[in-house]
Amino acid sequence: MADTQETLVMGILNVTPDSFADGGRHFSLNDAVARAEAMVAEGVNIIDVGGESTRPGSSRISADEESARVIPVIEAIKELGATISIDTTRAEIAKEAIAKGASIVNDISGGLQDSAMVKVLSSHPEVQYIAMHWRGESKDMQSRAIYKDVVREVREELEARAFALVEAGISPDQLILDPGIGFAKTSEHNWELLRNIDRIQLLGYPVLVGVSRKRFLGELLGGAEPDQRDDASVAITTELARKGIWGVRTHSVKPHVDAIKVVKELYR
Ligand code: PMM
Repeated sequence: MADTQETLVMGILNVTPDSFADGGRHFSLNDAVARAEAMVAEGVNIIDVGGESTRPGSSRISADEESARVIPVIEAIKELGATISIDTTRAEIAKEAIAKGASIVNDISGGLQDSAMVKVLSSHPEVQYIAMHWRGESKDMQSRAIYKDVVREVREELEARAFALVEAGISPDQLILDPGIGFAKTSEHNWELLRNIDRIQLLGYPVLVGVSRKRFLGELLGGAEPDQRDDASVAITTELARKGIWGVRTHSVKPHVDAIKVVKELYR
């Protein structure tokens, strides 16, 4: 493996009524807590709480609405023992979530959506920051899926973003990069990035990857529905773990935890 640290499993807790992959099943507070407890029992390392849907074509919700969805969940799950990540592009939500116990900010826009995000992270050097490759809002992002060499361009854009974030005051130690599978990318772009993930790892930052239940897997599997795409997601986790990826963002937890254990034993 490229890294001695074991790959981390980040379990997805989408607190949205319209999340494509879980049909909004985790929208009520009680349900969200029950799902978080189940993920902890299955060995999750990080729980990623998100209140705003990013599915292709989706529109934004207000900051008040986002706060009302995610903050009560963070408060309710912070005693469970998992690291809490807040999936948001808004600085004010990140700040509120950190105050309630989040220790990772997962920003799909890598700081491009809200220029105040950098200040929140630079004043919380103990908080990690996931900066994802992003080319604009979900409502029309697929029109930006145009690349000559997707791996080179994503790597260069991530490198430029990391440079800008560090220039603006975020410590390199806080940064985790993510190629943004499915965000302004076609299926072939996603596969090309996964085949060449080591070229993203060469940037020198920990790398997180999220493929769980995404559309390109449905295409590969002849139209499989989101909840029928988990085995394919686990297959990718196995390969990414072998390559020493820092973390995988996923809906199902236990199969990924088990796959990572297998890889650890095979390559120890
Ligand atoms: N994908 C989604 C949402 N947030 N965050 C990171 N860092 N990486 C991703 O790939 C990512 C993300 C969309 O998937 P979902 O709607 O199933 O959560």
